[in-house]
Formats: sequence, C-alpha cells, structure tokens
Amino acid sequence: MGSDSKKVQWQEGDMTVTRTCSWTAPGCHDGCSVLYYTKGNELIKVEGDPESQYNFGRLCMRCLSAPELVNDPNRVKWPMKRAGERGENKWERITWDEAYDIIEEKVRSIWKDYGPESIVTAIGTGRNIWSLVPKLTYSAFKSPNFAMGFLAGDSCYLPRAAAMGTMIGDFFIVDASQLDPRRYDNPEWKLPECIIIWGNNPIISNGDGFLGHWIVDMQKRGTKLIVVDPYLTWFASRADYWLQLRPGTDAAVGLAMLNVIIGEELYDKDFVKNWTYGLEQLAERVKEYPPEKVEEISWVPAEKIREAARFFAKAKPASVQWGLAIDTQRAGVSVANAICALVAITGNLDVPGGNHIIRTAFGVDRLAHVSSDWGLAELSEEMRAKRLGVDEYPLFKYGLCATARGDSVLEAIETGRPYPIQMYWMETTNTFVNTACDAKRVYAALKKVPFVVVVDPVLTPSAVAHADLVLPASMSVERDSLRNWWWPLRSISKVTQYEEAKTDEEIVLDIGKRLNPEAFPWDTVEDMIDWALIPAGVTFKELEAKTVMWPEPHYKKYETGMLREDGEPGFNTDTGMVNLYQDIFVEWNLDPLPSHMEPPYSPVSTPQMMKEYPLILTAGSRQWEFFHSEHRQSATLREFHPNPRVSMNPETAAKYGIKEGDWVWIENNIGKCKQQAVLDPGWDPRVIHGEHGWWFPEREAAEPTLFGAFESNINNLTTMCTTGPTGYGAPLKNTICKIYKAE
Ligand SMILES: Nc1nc2c(c(=O)[nH]1)N[C@H]1C(S)=C(S)[C@@H](COP(=O)(O)OP(=O)(O)OC[C@H]3O[C@@H](n4cnc5c(=O)[nH]c(N)nc54)[C@H](O)[C@@H]3O)O[C@H]1N2
Ligand SMILES: Nc1nc2c(c(=O)[nH]1)N[C@H]1C(S)=C(S)[C@@H](COP(=O)(O)OP(=O)(O)OC[C@H]3O[C@@H](n4cnc5c(=O)[nH]c(N)nc54)[C@H](O)[C@@H]3O)O[C@H]1N2
Ligand SMILES: [Mo]
Repeated sequence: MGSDSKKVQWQEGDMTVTRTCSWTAPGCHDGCSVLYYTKGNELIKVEGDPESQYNFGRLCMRCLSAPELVNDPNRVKWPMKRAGERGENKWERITWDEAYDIIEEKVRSIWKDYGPESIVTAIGTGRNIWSLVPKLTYSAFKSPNFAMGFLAGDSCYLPRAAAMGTMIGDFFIVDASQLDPRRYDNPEWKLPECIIIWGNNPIISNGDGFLGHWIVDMQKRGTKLIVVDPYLTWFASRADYWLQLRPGTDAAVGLAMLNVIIGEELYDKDFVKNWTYGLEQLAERVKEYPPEKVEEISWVPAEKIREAARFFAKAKPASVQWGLAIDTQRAGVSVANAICALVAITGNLDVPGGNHIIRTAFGVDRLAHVSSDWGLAELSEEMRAKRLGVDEYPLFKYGLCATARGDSVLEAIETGRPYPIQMYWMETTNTFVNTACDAKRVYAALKKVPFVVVVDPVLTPSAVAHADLVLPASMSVERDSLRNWWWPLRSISKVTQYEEAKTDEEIVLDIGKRLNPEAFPWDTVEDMIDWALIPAGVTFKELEAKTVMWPEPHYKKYETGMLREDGEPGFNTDTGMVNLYQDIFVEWNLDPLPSHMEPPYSPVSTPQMMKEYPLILTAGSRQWEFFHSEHRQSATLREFHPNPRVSMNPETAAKYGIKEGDWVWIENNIGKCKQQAVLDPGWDPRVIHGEHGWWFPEREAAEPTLFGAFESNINNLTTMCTTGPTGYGAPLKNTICKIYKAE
C-alpha cells in the first residue's frame, strides 16, 4: 500500500483489516459495508461492518463465502483469444495490448463498413458497471445500442422505471429511514403503519438498492404487512393480508384495490386535488375492475382485496415495496402504473415513512450507480434514432433507464434488419444460461454474430459457446470504485489483485482512450473517480478516509420546487402533476390508463393448451445461495443447494406420482428442462416454481455439454419477443407447463 493511501485499515494479528463497501463481482444489488481480512494479497474472510448504518454488521451467506469465489483457481487469469472453433474451449493466452489491438481494429473496420450501430453491448442486472458500459458504448464504440442483454421485455426494473418516468418523473423507494445515519432514531422519520410487499421477496433479494432486513427492523417496531405473491414467502407468513394471486394478474388486483379506494373515497383528497392529473378517467377505468370480477381473474377472494385495500388506504404513512414480478409480465408497465397510482392517491409519495422520491446522494451517478445515459449526449440525434426498438416502442426513448430493447436486438441479429449486427460485447451477462428467455434461440442467434467479446471473472458457458475474446474482470475486493445506489455515498477500495485481471473501470478507460480519447480525458481510474465525485466535493482519497457520506434528506420535494429544473413546485412531468392518466400514451397509441392483460399462455389465453400443459409455471424466485448464474462454483453454497429445484404443492406432486427429491421434467411447447422436486404447501396446487440460472461448472466445458447449461435451464421454456404493446415486460414468471418424473 502506498504511503498516500487514505484507506481505513488496521492490523489484527497477522491480518490486515480494511473497512470498505462490497458490490460486484460476484453479483449483488446491494452494497453492504464490510471488513475485509487479508494476508498479503489473499482475502481470508469477510465480515459485515458492525458500525455501518446501512447493514448494521449483517451480511448474506454469499458475501460471507466471497473468499471462495475470489480465490477460485479456475477464474479467467489473463486475456484469451479463441484458438479452436467456437465451443471447443481452446484458447490462446494473449497480452492486454494484443487484446486491445484486436478490439480496436475490429471496431474501426465495423465503423467503416457497417456503421457504429452494428455494435451492440450487453449487460445484465445492476452490477458495478451499469454506468460504465453505456459510456463505453456511446463514447468509445459510438453506438446507440446499449442493451440489457437479451432480457425479454427488458423485464427487470425497466418497466417500473418507464412507468415512473412518465407518471411521476422520478424514482421512488420505501423510506425505511435509510436516508439519515440516525436511522430509526431520526425524529423526522415516521414508522410506516403498513407496507405492501408486491411481487418481491426482499429478505432474499435485497433488490434495487434496498436491504430487505430493513423491513424486518420495521416489523419489529410495529409495521404491518400486506403481501401480494403466489407463494407463502417468509414475509407472507407474517403478513396481516396475503393475496395469493394467479401469476401474471397483478394489474387486475391493483385496479380492484383502486376500485375500492376510489369508490369508497378513501383517498387523500388534498393530494389528489393539488398534485395529480386524471383521477376522473382513472375512476371510470377502475369501475371495470370490481373485486368480484377480479376474484375470477386472479383467484384472490374479493373480500380479501377489499379489506387489504381499506387497510392500506387508512394506514398513515404507508408504502409499497415492489419487485421483479411487476416487470415480468406483458402488462408490466400497467401494473407499475396501477401501483404508482395507489401510492400517490393515498398521499404516501415523498412523506416520511412513505415512498420516498429519490435521486442519488449528492447527484453522484457516474461509476457509482445504475444510470444508463453516460455519454449518450455525444451521439447525434440521427444516431440515437437508430437505437434498436425505439421506432416501434417509443417508450424506450423516455424510460428513466432507456436501453436498446433486448428482443429487438435478437430480431436484428436473426434477420439482419433494420441492419446487421457485427459485434456483441458482453460485460456481466451469461446470456442463454440465465439472462435470456428461449435459451436455444438466443444461443443459435449469437453464433451468427461475427465478433463476440466477453468480460467476466469466470469462464461461463456463454464465453465458451460464443466468445472470440475473453477478458478477465476483477472482483469487488480487487477494485477501486464508488457505490451510490441510492444512499449513502461510499467508496469501494481495492485490497487484492488476481493474476492479470483488470477492473471494469480500467478496461473501459483503456479502450475509450484508444478509440475516442477526447471523451476519456482521465489519465488514471483515480482521475476518473475524482471527476465523478466533483458534485460531492471530495476526492476519492478523501472519501476513502471517511468511507461514507450522507447528504441531507428532503421530504415533500414537490412542494418546494426541488424536483423540477424550472424550480417550480410540482413533479418532473409534462403536467407537473402525477399523471394518473397519461396523455403521452395516447400520442403513442398506447392505453393511457392501466389495464389487465393476460399472459400469452394461460388458462384464459390458451384454454385449449391447458389439457396438455395443465400447470402454471412461475420461475426464477431468488435463492439465498446464488446471484443468477453465479456462485455455482462455491463448494459451501452448493452444499446448501446442490441441485436445481422445482417446487410444488404436495397435492400436485401426488397427482403426478412425484416424490420429494425425484428428478422431474418440466416441459411445454417451447422446450423442457430437468430439476429436483421439492414438496411445498406454500404453492397453490395449480402453480409450480422452477429455478433459474443453473449450470454446472464442475462438468465438461466444451460443446455439446457446455457445463450442462441446457439441462436444467428454466429458460428453455420461456419466450422472447412476446412483450406487451409498450415493448416492456415479458412473461418470465407466468407461462404454462406439464411435469413428469424423469427416468
Ligand atoms: N440472492 C439473490 N438476490 C438477488 C438476485 C439473485 O439472483 N439472487 N437477483 C437480483 C435481481 S436482478 C433482481 S431483479 C431482484 C429480484 O428480486 P425480487 O423482486 O424479490 O424477485 P423474485 O425473487 O424473482 O420474485 C419475488 C416474488 O415474486 C413472486 N411472484 C412470482 N410470480 C408472481 C406474479 O405473477 N405476481 C406477483 N405479485 N408475485 C409473483 C415469487 O413467488 C417471489 O416470492 O433480486 C436481486 N437480488
Ligand atoms: N426465468 C427467469 N429468468 C430470469 C429471471 C427470472 O426471474 N426468471 N431474472 C431475470 C433478471 S431480473 C435479470 S436482471 C437477469 C440477470 O441476468 P445477468 O445479470 O446477466 O446474470 P448472469 O446471467 O448470471 O450473468 C452475469 C455474469 O456477470 C459476471 N459478473 C459479475 N459481476 C461482474 C462485474 O462486476 N464485472 C464483470 N465484468 N462481470 C461480472 C458473472 O460472473 C456472470 O457470468 O436474469 C433474468 N433471467
Ligand atoms: Mo433483475
């Protein structure tokens, strides 16, 4: 360590302890404050920082197992160039300079022969690269096509972000007192009387910068829960109301709750009058969704919907903690619109203990956050208009996290229209193994792309099947970086180095300097981080010395002009109000109000198919041990969870002659996969659940095995290009299937 280092470090016996924050790799949505214990260059153990007002010393089992992944001898050690055919797993070790030479030459020749738009970059979920890869795409490759991989319908947070964008103009998050270091003792904060947990299991997933245990903390202080989930989760089992709905019918349930709240005039009349637009039209629409009708659609008893709606409307303050299952349906944007309306009309927007309107602490969002527009302004109007998907789906231009649409990228690769794709850059996505639906279709499509680069710490099935170049990425303990999703602002400090791995920051800066040096004016990553920190008024070294910075929170910002650029009171929308009715949707030929939409395959959409595929399949609920397709290398985590599991009600199992632990085929018209049965009365007998992300690093890498990436892959059964009319939201968690015992 250099003498100018400002890291917070001390010795304990023969170990050095560093206080910092952990993000990715391996993957995580959270950034828990940690103590790293190292001996020389080796990470020995990780502990939760007991002084942290973020995670209060807590850590999940994945972070506690980090040394196993960090020290894994099978990680990618140096840049590698494909030696054999794609899929043969034959590689030649090359230097970083050789790798960069290849990339530079390819990019320049694609610019000349096809145009920059023929280059697509792909990321997965909110890892510590979300703002970097946009910068690489727009500024270095000069392409508009930054995509959330092949995630069908961009069905992770982006439907919610699009809905919030046009309806509220800002993001919101449950105010669990995380805005102030005094936390639950902050006198300005109020304990929510009620929280709805909707399509989310935050105790396992800690999604989108929200730590699930904060809800447990609030329950201990008296907060009551309503849970909207087809499964009896830990929270559902402790809720006052559990609405066990049929997967993919959330919009109907939301509209029925609005029907009750508006019909019984339980809404906040002052807020609605002063700060919303279109209640009359919404009131007309929700008349189409009386609880009795919605009971038929959703299987949730009408009386339960009524009681839950009244309980929520009368609780002050109250909030909604929402999750992925909102997005994973064709009606994703509608579901999100209905939920935004519930939060708004009950007067819970931006009040203490409600749903807080949130921007990044100190406005630091480069490197630190999941913003997707860094560098976008450098592209011409004409180039931006070439972004795949925006022609057909204009909402993709306006969402708070706009991307090229994954399904449209797939269609472009398959058909060469509107233009052929020449290069595909994967940085944090294990495509057909996990991110994409219809695994075989995406696998086949990527074989057609002439030049594919993978940047990953691990040699994944995606790298073996498709990569021409593999670049070794550093893990969290090996990188200097920032964390600011949402609050507080923290530094991430490098404490070890793995072989020749480089951080995503280094890789993007190196390539940027070669292809467009004016847009990358920093000499070092530290310079770049210092630049990103200008709004916070500190340097990286100064932040490292503090480890954390909290800005001052503000409530009811719509009253004080803090949300709009013109400084006027109101929301950051076209009307200045919360748009319960969306004029702009009319312009785009979209329904301006939320509505229910059946999944493409369901008892209602395809009744004739239910004879053959009688069960509803929901998939990919988060597991304690894994982050998507990651962590399968860890012997400890695999001891807890050795194989993929399909869960079903014991009644369902008995009907199909299946016993606990049997290997079971899950099959539908798209494909099939094999998982091991778990009998669980928490599921409705008509619904089963399959896990996502499975491959087996212990198996043969080369094709056709590809680490067993197709054997238990639940996305063998899901579909690409079946989104709703907004282009957002796809049925990842609501299709149909049959099951039978595997011999
Ligand atoms: N350990 C771990 N944590 C993770 C991840 C991980 O892979 N592992 N992934 C991260 C990512 S990218 C995300 S997006 C988040 C997602 O995290 P969450 O939002 O918690 O998403 P899931 O766990 O997929 O599903 C949440 C709940 O939705 C329910 N559900 C299924 N179908 C429906 C439906 O149609 N309607 C409703 N209302 N509920 C339904 C499931 O039963 C489940 O309890 O987690 C993040 N955190
Ligand atoms: N059926 C079904 N399918 C789903 C889901 C579901 O609920 N059901 N969930 C969907 C959702 S919400 C999402 S967001 C996607 C997630 O999909 P992704 O986020 O794409 O996750 P992975 O496919 O596991 O690929 C992540 C890769 O990034 C690497 N990695 C991790 N951290 C870093 C880092 O900091 N830098 C670099 N360079 N590499 C890193 C890992 O080693 C891994 O190989 O999956 C989707 N797939
Ligand atoms: Mo996600």
